[in-house]
Amino acid sequence: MESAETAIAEGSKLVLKAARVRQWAKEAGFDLCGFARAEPIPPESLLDWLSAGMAADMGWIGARAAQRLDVRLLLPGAQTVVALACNYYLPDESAPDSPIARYARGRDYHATLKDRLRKLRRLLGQHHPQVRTYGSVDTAAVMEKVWAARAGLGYVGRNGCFITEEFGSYVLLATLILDADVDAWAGGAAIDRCGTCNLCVSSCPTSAIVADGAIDARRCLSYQTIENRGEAPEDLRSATAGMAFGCDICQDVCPLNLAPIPADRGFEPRPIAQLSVRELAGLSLDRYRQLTSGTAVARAKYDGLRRNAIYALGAARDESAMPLLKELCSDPSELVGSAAQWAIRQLKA
Ligand code: B12
Ligand code: SF4
Ligand code: SF4
Repeated sequence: MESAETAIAEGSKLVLKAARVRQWAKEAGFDLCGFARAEPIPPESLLDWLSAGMAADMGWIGARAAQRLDVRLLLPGAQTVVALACNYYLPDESAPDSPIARYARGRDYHATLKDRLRKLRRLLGQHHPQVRTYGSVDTAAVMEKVWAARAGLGYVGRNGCFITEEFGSYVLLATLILDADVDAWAGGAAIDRCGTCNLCVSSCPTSAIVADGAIDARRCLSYQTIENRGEAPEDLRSATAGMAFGCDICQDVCPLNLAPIPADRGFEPRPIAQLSVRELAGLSLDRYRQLTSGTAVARAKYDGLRRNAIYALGAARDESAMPLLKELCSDPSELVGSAAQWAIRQLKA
């Protein structure tokens, strides 16, 4: 039921009250919510990155560059982008020494944020059924960090991650595009607090941060352990000790992440996050399926996750892993077998 408490009518135009939409977003489970006008994004940052080859083999990014740069191609008549963020940080004790990156330790965040988006849409639809929306969580052709910046939730840090005042960079992003206006817009990105700090750049083990906020995916261990389906370049494998899925180094060293706030239970680690690198390398297919179902880790697939864990054993020169590595040399997966041979060479070196 449309109500004057939630919108103002300007002639035939509907203008939603930003405060009410923010309240619905909180009710739906989002920690942060901001508003930006749905104007085209200046193309340089995306197109320069693509033409420099920094997307590696993620051809799907360039394939929908036009939509990424103009949300009106996703939702005709789009007026507003509601930028949303969920804190996902949980203390280290919840998954001690986990080789899985923080964002992927619990239930798949795509599902969690999509559930929350669905609830927000329902609340909005109850009051304003005529408003059309388009929701995104990660996989849609939407530049989520740019919208979060435009909507005033924070800024893109030197480490390429979106940093908020409240939760640092341990936030996951979503957007809801609307074909209606709101009555209050953010003035743009928050003030850049990186200053002269360079810790992320100097701590990145593979020099993947090539300019302020720009990540060369080809060198980024997050790309190598999640997106790359083949073998990783040898010089990068050696940097993966203790890492089996994703990389958090440039966030864990960041001084703006020093006072994290624990997230809600939707992000609690699942049993997959309790396994060591060695246990992950030796997983059976059945156990893999059981442990990764419904988590973001499933994106690496069975052989990819084992490949990563084997590289990590080689990188750590873990002598006690030799019997397992010898066994894995004859694995039916060529990717796994060749990773095991490489790891054995590291142990013998
Ligand atoms: C491709 C991708 C990757 C790639 C490339 C990383 C990258 N930084 O681009 C890889 C596989 C390496 C990756 C890794 C990770 N990712 Co990722 N990834 C994406 C994805 C799908 C697209 C990002 C993209 O468009 N990149 C292209 C570049 C050119 O654009 P950009 O990243 O926005 O950066 C430029 C602009 O922001 C511009 N800019 C900066 N400020 C402003 C302000 C304005 C107003 C404008 C116009 C422009 C602008 O400058 C930047 C540099 O040119 C997004 C989801 C999405 N749909 O947006 C998730 C996303 C960025 N990833 C996410 C996560 C969690 C990660 C990891 C932390 C996972 C992990 N632990 O391993 C790492 C972090 C690595 C890092 N240091 O960035 C989160 C980030 C949350 C956050 N707080 O930042 C996102 C938003 C997914 C989500 N829905 O939450 N990722
Ligand atoms: S995620 Fe890891 S490899 Fe990628 S830029 Fe950050 S520290 Fe470097
Ligand atoms: S480590 Fe320093 S330079 Fe890097 S993102 Fe954090 S504050 Fe910015």
